[in-house]
Amino acid sequence: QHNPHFKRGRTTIVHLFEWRWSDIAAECERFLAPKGFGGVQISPPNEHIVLDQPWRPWWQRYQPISYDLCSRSGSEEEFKDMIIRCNNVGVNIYVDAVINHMCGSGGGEGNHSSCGSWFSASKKDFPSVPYSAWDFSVNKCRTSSGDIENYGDIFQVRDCRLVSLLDLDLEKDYVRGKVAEYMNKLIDLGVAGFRVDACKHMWPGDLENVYGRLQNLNTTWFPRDSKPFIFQEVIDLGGEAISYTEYVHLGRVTEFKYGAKLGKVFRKWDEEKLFYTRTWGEGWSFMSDGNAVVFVDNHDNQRGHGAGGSSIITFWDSRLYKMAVGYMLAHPYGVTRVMSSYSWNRNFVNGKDQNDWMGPPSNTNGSTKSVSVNPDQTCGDGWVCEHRWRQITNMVIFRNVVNGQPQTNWWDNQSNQVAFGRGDRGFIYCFSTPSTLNVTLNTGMSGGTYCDVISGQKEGNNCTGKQILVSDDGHAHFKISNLDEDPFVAIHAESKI
Ligand code: AAO
Repeated sequence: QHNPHFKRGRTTIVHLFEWRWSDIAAECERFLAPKGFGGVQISPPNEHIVLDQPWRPWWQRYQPISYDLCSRSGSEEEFKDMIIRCNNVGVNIYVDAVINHMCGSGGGEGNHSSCGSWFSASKKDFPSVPYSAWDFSVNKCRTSSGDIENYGDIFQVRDCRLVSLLDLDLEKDYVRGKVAEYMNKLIDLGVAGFRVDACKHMWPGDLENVYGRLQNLNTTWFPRDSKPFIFQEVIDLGGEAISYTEYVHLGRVTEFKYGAKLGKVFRKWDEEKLFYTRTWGEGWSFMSDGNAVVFVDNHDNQRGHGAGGSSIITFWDSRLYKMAVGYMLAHPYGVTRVMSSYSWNRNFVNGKDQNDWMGPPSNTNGSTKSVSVNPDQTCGDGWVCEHRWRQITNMVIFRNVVNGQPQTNWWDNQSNQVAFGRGDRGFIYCFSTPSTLNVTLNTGMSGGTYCDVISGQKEGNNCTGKQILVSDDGHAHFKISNLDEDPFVAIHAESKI
């Protein structure tokens, strides 16, 4: 189902990667709701393996041990409390659902799991679900290793193990039932939908069956007969045997071309120029608007996992990142997702980060640190909180203000400067050329003085940033210097002073 069920005209999801439930609950109340965020993608809430080698990697959460709700992010009680508190302020929760597999085949045997459940990877025994050996698709896989060896073979990709993760047989009624039971429990608790992990590795028909078993959303917070929002992780940069088109009828799909291409544009690689984005969206052979979830980076490709490669822009390149995220949020295409990361000790050897496994900021006992908030509203203790960067937060608000308006008044200089409006509700001007520029443009907005929400924002009747004077015929003069903190400007109907 393609509708995110955002409340109160909100439009954007933030991925609070590896945050604790208690921190997310507080963030919904103190920041996300007042700033107009539509929802939060959370890390997988179910029981996962706990690994020593490497020490507590972030990716242990993509190795389920059971569907019990205790994880590195907190207990079931904390999880329930988060859902209630976020829903009460109109912020939806989307669960990262890992249903393709259980832990890695080399995961061992014992109680090294987040709720302490016993399991055996070698015997494929997970009594807390329970799953046992015949619930896995071992006999279907035709590769000698049992792992996916060739992405060109659609049978391998669906029936063999993704990086040795024990592959569930979703053709079985019992397995479908257990997965649906887990998802329905979450729906009962009040979640609004799911980011479904590794969909390329599941047959569309199996997913259709599982989704068909899902209940409607909890009517305490959602209208009657609302189906859960589904967005499916399918990596399709083109050129593989499996295409995103096999999944779009089931729900939205992650559009990985978006961040890969936008990265090239803002980095000016492959002779890309910003003005080529005049046809951004379907014109760049992305999936249709109504099917796409878009993002500049995600938790995988910000650290070299997954796909997109080196063109992906992340918080490490903060100036470029704010421009790329700003552009995404201004542009009408897709349901937008903003990344919120933690920082780690990167260590590149021959182009590969040796520390790409590092988990979230943690205490000496291994528990995840709480997110601390500095007086200037940024975060501390290693939490990056891109979603709290003024430029990004204010563009999330921009997207809400212009929601439903078409893209209008496009302008470019045939190179790396562009500007466009969203009807009479908002206007953005950005450039990535090493020069200063002065232009007068038609904004399509009503006359008056507006506060630029990138260099500052409207506070009461004051503007802490640049002021933009729009004449009665809608024209305004823009001047940005490459020495400015950010080479873009954005105004919207609610930033008028
Ligand atoms: C860990 C260890 C493994 C170990 C395993 C089991 O790292 O060495 O074998 O445990 O013990 C995450 C981590 C994994 C981790 C796993 C489990 O990323 O490192 O394994 O948790 O702890 C594929 C999938 C896609 C997946 C992505 C990472 O299709 O679904 O790999 N993403 C999700 C999650 C992710 C998670 C899992 C799935 C598993 O977001 O966090 O893994 O639950 C091609 C294919 C893609 C494929 C990539 C990477 O992409 O198209 O489908 O993604 O390769 O293998 C160009 C191409 C592009 C290509 C790309 C990379 O860009 O155009 O198509 O190159 O080659």
